[in-house]
Amino acid sequence: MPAYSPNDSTILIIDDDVNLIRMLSHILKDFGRVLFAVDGEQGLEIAKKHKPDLILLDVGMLPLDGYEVCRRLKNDDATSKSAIIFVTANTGMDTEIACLDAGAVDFITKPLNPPVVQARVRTHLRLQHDSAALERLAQYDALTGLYNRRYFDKALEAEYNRLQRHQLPLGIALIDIDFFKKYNDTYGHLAGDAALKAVAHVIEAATKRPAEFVARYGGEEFVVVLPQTDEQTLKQYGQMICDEVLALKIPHDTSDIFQNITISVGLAHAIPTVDSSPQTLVDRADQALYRAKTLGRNRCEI
Ligand code: GH3
Ligand code: MG
Ligand code: MG
Ligand code: MG
Repeated sequence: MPAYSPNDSTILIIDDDVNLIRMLSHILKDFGRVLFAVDGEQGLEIAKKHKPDLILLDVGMLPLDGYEVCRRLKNDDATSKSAIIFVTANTGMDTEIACLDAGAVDFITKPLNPPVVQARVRTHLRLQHDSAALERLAQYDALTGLYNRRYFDKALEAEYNRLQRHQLPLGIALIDIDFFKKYNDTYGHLAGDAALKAVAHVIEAATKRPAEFVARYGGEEFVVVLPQTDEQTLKQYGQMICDEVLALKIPHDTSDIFQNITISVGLAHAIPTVDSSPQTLVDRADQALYRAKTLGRNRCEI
């Protein structure tokens, strides 16, 4: 996780008052890059492009007022993560509630008090940094460094829907280490962990195309998502990872097939349709994996 540094943030000021923009830019200059927009539409565009950590948003603007801009920012995946602080001349309770209801994390009142503005901005930048770091951590498996099952479920669903819209094929490879219980029993759990990491690394290194990704599916099982891959390429990929894991030559004296660690791979391939689901594809890969196991292991089946 990168260390928190309070001076490399991106802050966007959206305000129709150029003097206020000037003043805020000066107050916030030590926090990093300060961008600005003089109306809502321009603000939305810049937010989309630069994904600022924090947005200081004027309430009273035309034609889009700050509340509407805030709602649009929150409803767009590209901008929903930016923290929003309203800047308003109104100090009433109704304004306060309306600001928070619209999805802002805080609000500051005019006339601006520079130390208060800096303190609030500093707090929200730190919170923003910490929650982004937590979100990243929550996607990964601690042992192997691969994506975890939770990430896989979400990402597969998204990829499935995307490919269904474009009517493009999707491949899945479900991978299970052979006789891994015996490996642990023979070499100990720590050696088992090291072997899992080595296998994970080989699979990841073999999975090169940009949209492809590998996740740890469960204990000694991995899953690979291969978008826009034809069946022939998918089979070649499955065979290649079997070969590469064997080529690691991790000794496994109690394996029933080789004196090295091997994997079995189950493949499934489909063009997603409206009435199919990602789970169907995973189930088919699981059945193919079962066949690979019963047909002798260290092989890939579809
Ligand atoms: P098969 O060839 O049929 O897959 O046999 P197997 O022994 O690999 O399958 P089984 O499901 O019986 O055993 C899986 C083993 O994987 C049992 C479990 O201890 C081990 N395992 C799962 N997660 C971890 C882990 O994080 N670290 C270690 N060291 N072992 C793990
Ligand atoms: Mg204004
Ligand atoms: Mg297993
Ligand atoms: Mg196994």
